Amino acid sequence: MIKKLALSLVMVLAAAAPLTTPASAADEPVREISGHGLDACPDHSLCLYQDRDYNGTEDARIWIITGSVERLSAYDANDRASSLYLHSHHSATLYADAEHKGDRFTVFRRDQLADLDRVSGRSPGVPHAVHLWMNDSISSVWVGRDGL
Ligand SMILES: [Ca+2]
Repeated sequence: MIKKLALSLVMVLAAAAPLTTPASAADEPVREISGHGLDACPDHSLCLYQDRDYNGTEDARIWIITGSVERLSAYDANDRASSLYLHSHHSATLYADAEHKGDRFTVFRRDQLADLDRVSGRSPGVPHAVHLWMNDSISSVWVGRDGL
């Protein structure tokens, strides 16, 4: 009886295995590398750099974003970006809060922002464009339906 139970448990676990397989890295909208400069940013992606001027001349963290992200905190990237490069012909909107909330600004095809302080954007409830201080403030990213 116990043997039979153990066998059926094994079968249940085997059947459940595909569901518990972790998503491959290719499915994740964020991956992190170490590097610097615009050349470090792959095509069809939005690169967030840890430091100003695309990390300057020293290697530092770069988050390569290829899809919408509700919480950069899930990738240890919350409130860290200081410069960015949109290596894409599409657009992306970056938010000060998680889940695409709070102050926001949009970047368009191949935009390069060496310093995320004083970017032009929008603030909730304000009917006109405003200057935003987004250095170390980005918490979520929205990418359009077509991706990057
Ligand atoms: Ca930073």
